[in-house]
Amino acid sequence: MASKTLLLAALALPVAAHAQVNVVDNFSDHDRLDGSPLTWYSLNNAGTTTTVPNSGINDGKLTVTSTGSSRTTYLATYFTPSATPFTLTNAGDYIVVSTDFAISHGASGGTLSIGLMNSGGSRLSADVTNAITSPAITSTTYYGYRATTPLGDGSHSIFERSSTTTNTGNAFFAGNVELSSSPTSGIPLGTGLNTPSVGNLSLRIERLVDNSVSITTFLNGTQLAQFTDTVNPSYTYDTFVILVGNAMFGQTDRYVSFDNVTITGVSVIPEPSSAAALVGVFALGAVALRRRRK
Ligand SMILES: [Ca+2]
Ligand SMILES: [Ca+2]
Repeated sequence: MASKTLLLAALALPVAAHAQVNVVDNFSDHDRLDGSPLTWYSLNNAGTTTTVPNSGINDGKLTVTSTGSSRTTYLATYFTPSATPFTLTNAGDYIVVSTDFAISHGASGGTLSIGLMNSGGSRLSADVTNAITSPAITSTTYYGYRATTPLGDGSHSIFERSSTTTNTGNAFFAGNVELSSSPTSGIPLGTGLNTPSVGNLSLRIERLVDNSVSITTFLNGTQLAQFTDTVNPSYTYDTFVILVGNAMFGQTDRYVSFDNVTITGVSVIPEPSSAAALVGVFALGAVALRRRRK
């Protein structure tokens, strides 16, 4: 009984959780390119415009507007210095991103995706138009995961882009591989097609004890999809990417906007004193166990 009590006491010892990345961008300065607190680059295939309006319904929000149907726009930001990306070093380390969104009118086939990637030091330094044909992102960089959520009552999927996937194409999510198809269905993104939708999307990646990573996405706090990647998992991140997907815009003069972006990277490292205490307690427990077995 004594050893059990000691073991429980050891498990309750404080563990230092150290946030290495902690960024919130609410676009209140109406500027996406000033580096305060983040710079947001736009990649599109023409027909969309990315701004932070200072009036109207999207006042102070990162906003993509469309002049036609079937437009695609990526929004990308780098949240650590290029030389020091955030790495999931130990089991329990995690990174989570979230964004509020508002969609004026979705169209059939429209999707919204959020992803975490490692630029590998190859970063954009300006907006890119016609990203589908420009060599904006090389095939050998930008590894990570994305979660894709369709408008309406579709399936939610997690994709991977890694050194072992094909990586054809030159946009952030081009050539990536689907890890998980419709693990959760029946949870519509917002209220469905052709009606305004608002909510919060988030993506969480955690390193597990067996060195796999767990990727989970949530809508308004409800889990949409989860996948555990055991093969060549990605641990390092410096890039947050949002994709306003094909056919999001059914007609002209529509918008998708984002606000209150949060990026949090946490390393869980036992305090040296706690680690020493744990070793001592487990040693005591082992002694007690051996005695009991005699
Ligand atoms: Ca700003
Ligand atoms: Ca993998």
